[in-house]
Amino acid sequence: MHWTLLTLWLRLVSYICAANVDPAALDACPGYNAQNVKTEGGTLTADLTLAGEACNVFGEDLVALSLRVDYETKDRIHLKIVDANSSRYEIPDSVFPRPSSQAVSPDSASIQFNFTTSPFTFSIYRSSSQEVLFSTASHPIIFEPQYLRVKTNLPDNANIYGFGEHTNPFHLPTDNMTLTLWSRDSFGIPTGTNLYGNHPVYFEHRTTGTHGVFLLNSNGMDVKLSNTAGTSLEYNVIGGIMDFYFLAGSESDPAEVARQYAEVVGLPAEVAYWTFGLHQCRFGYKDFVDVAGVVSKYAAAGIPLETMWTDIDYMDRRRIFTVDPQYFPMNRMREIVDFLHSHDQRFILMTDPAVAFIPDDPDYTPYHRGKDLNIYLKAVNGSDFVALVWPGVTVYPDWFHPNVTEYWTNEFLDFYDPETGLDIDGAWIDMNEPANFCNLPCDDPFQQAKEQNLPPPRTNPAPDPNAPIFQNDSLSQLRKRDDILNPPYAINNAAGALSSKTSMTNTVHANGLQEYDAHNLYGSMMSIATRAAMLARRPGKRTLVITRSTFAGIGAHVGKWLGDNVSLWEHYRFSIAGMLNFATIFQVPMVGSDICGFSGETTETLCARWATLGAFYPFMRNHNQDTSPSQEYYIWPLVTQAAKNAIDIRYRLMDYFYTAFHQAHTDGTPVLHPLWFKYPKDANTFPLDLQFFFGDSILVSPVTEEGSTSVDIYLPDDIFYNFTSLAPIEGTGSTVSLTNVDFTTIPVHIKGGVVLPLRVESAMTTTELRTKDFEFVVATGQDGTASGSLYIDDGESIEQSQMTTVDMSFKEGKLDVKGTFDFPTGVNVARVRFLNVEKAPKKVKVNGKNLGHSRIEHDATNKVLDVIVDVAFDKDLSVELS
Ligand code: MIG
Repeated sequence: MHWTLLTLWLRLVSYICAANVDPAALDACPGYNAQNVKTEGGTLTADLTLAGEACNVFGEDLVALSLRVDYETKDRIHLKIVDANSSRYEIPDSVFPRPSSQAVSPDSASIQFNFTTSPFTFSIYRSSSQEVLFSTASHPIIFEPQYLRVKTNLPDNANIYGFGEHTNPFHLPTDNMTLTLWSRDSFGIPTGTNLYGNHPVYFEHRTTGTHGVFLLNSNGMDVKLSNTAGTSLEYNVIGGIMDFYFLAGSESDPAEVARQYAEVVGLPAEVAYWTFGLHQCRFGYKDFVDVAGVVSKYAAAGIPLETMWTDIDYMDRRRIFTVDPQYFPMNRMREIVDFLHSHDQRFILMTDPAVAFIPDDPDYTPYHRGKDLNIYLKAVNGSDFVALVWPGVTVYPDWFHPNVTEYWTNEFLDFYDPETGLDIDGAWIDMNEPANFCNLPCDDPFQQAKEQNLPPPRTNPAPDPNAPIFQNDSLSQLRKRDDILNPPYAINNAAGALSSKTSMTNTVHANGLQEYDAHNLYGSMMSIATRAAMLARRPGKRTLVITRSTFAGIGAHVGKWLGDNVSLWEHYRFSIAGMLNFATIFQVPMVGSDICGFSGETTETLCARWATLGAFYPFMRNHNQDTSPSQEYYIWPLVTQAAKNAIDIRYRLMDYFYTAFHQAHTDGTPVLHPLWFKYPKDANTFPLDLQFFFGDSILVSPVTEEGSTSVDIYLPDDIFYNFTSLAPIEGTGSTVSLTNVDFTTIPVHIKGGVVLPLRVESAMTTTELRTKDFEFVVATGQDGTASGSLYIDDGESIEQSQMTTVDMSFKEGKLDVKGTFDFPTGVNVARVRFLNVEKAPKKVKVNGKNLGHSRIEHDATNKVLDVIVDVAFDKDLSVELS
């Protein structure tokens, strides 16, 4: 048979297999028997042997496995099942450093491992309540060369969150869901399909507690949730090993499981203060004049623009590390960067991974230097693997090559040299799934480059060169794979075959790993290399790298944007679930969606609403597609006003959010919280994903329907305060209708029980913002007390020598602000605002001294008591009401 026909035939057979395997057939597999079980302290080992006649569903069942279970911490059990006779692919430690084990005794652990020997099944249960959290009972483990199955029973309609990256409700439907993990360039982020990143982790919430399960595996997989014959969760994985971390979480505080997950994947990298400012981007800025014009227009509209971005348009024929000499000449681009920097503003550019394959052009040194260092990913025949991306035929850097960090860092140092190149403040990396435009079988990428017109020609005339601007990751492959291109179990990859629109799965990395195993790591590895390059440019300073493709643990290095959404109300709504997944579960807190929508045409009202919602994304960036009409905030008066209003709130809350981010970096507490994180016993909150907490205490409840100026929001049994009027509103565990929410506003509430640190007013840049005075808003909770914290440092150094760390607490009429004031803020505490105060007090003492009446103001309608203190913010402060 001709080989292509053979491949087609095999593929067809594999699809039929994957689609038609009856779950009953899998459950009829023999499973394994456990023998030679040994326990020593917190470690259990056993031999697993095939318990009957092999079922050979997608290959031959392995006959001998090894099990090892470790109680690593009091809250974490690590369970590993591997081939007893031969080594298989595992994610290299260099890409995913394993957490260290404290080897605790099972007696002291909050979760326990239990098992049966014949057949071998295991469960994880909570020590205190004996509640079963995970159980493979009646679902035999299947371990074949290219198919691994583990299936657990779940409570009926379990509350499951996680498993990305997908466009799905935050609270995952358990009915017939398949969640596929395989990095994919997924234009339009279609619902239910595998997208750019891979996070094989879920949290399960019950009113009795929240726990988490992480499968450390980078191979392609389908995770299936089903309500047939009881609710269940099933992993179907096409390689690697079974490597589970079970996290106890907590019976009362859902954030605890997030912190435990951070102990496994790493704490998120701290970002600079400025990165929380407004970012403006689009694909399709025509030339340097266009880019400069956007900066000017933002200034003219009075909208604070912190960072200007430029997409691939700047490149010469879309080759990385070049500028187009006519459209984006270096001298004029440097002028733009200088202008931005002299105005306390910033600049970010896109860098794609693929390097243009142009051996005949000696001038394109980035290709030749990579070739000399031999860092390109290899095809199965040992030559450099060629793909098709923006510049035409390309090669991919191999992030496992020992020289690749040197290569990438040097290219960054050279092209982004502050003296001679483009002095960027952050990096944007894309197409790192990696994306490939070449259609399979991709026999002739050169021909396809012509057919696809790559690189695309410019369509606008070149600008006058003097045009005025600014006026206005070693393992060798020990095992032969049967079918790396079309494995017998076909995951539900929305792109079709595994290699479709990406690097071939048979390409080989420098350390011998095949892309079949490491595919899902490509974006993460590029992220790590890019961060290293950026840190080399500005040693000691935090940087911002925003990536599209991710793997578990990447938050320790970079941030992430949610990719190519569409200007649809549906995507505006889904952005909240997407963001909560990354910020709350995956430990990638610097996340945002393209505000106003990437592709398609936004509308004035959608963009206005999105500008306000976007002000509560950790990463706030307006971004647009080349073929879509402009959507900078200044285009419409309504959007201008909406953006100003919401950014005003965000900027005043900047130090509050910066403090939350610092906390995340310190212990993994999420920067955003779904409602159930704060009200874990209130089952009404479990499905909610259109409202969320920005930090611990700011409840954001956007209008969610097109054309509407009203929204029904859920308020749990608690006290809330309208952020604007500061009037209290009693939550009763029911829905409240908000009406007349005009298009320039967004409902924001303060959750009672907090002392918020706010800047008294906003500013045009974050640099200027840091010169504004503070005020404290004392928003008491149901018990009449409130507390908060504030962390201030220089905003950009990785190591800080001077830090101001303050705790605020209010009880029995007295606010105490106490801490260390080592970082000189240079500003005052202008006033303190006490909320829910019925009557003005007779006396107010500041630092023990009575305050004159002229400095006290009471608003009986909104029940706000303002106390003008005006003292330097460099020592403890007390304000007492009597
Ligand atoms: O093939 O660089 O998701 O944000 O504007 C598309 C052009 C390539 C995809 C990114 C998008 C970016 C666009 N890129």
